[in-house]
Amino acid sequence: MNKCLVLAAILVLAALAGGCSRGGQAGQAGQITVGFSQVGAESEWRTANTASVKAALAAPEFRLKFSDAQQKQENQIKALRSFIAQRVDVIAFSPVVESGWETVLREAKNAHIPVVLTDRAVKVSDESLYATFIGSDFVEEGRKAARWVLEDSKGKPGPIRVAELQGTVGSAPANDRMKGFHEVLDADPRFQVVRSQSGDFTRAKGKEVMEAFLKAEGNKIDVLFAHNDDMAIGAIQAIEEAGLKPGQDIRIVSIDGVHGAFEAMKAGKLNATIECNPLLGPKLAQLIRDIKAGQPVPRRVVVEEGVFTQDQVAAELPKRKY
Ligand code: GYE
Repeated sequence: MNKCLVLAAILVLAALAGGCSRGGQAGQAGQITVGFSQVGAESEWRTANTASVKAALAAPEFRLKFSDAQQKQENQIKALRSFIAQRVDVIAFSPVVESGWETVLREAKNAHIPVVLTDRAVKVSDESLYATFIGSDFVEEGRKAARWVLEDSKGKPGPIRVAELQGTVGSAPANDRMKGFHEVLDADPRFQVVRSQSGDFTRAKGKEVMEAFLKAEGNKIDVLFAHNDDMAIGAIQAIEEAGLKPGQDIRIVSIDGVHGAFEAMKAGKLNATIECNPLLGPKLAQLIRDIKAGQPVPRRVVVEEGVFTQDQVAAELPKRKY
């Protein structure tokens, strides 16, 4: 009889120490365990986004399991599966591409782990596979870039030759920015998009692809639209090496509004940047809190953003937070 009691007491203690609740393994009581799968470290935007997420999902309130996918979907799927196996409370991730998530998201749903999409969207037939999506309106960013080009080209005769550096193939920001840009620009017959190719959102690729564009077009490019600032900064180098003046011979607009873009505008080499705010951490933390507390959350949280040109640099640069 005594032996039975001792055994029962040991079992109860073991369960308490091991944490029988979800996400409890080695976590403090009440702490929310979050598995976050990041795209990679491809751009200045991404670096700022990672810092913001890590700062907002900090101990003691949160226990963050952070995983860097190095721009590969297979790595993200592996990370999500590992979060599910560890029974985290909430999964948050920034999907590198839009398609191919149905199976793993269903696995999360079957395990009753809510998923928050941050920054980039997915294409799934069943919207109940994620709880909410927080991020920018990339189509609108593309439209803003085109509106800037139209404004900048007022009174100029056609043909105006445009080159486009696309983001990562199949990613939501590349698909949507392209869509919004063409929706507005293609309505004006003066513009000819002579080259459009991916530079994978990196400086190195942006430079490499711009070099190829310039060679193929015999340097005859009037406008460059880059889906992010990093690719524009890489392209600026290529343009200079080709003996041309970026910002003058080729008018340039890109997206993000990172520090590097403001520096390039200050130097007169970039003409405009469309803001895309990477500081999603605090809003993401609030959504996760609400989900954990069983509160309803909006399906979509959109981030408000502006447009900046060279004449605003002096006033804006000291205020930039990323
Ligand atoms: O614009 C780019 C980054 O998904 C909004 O990804 C993000 C994009 C951002 O690599 O710089």
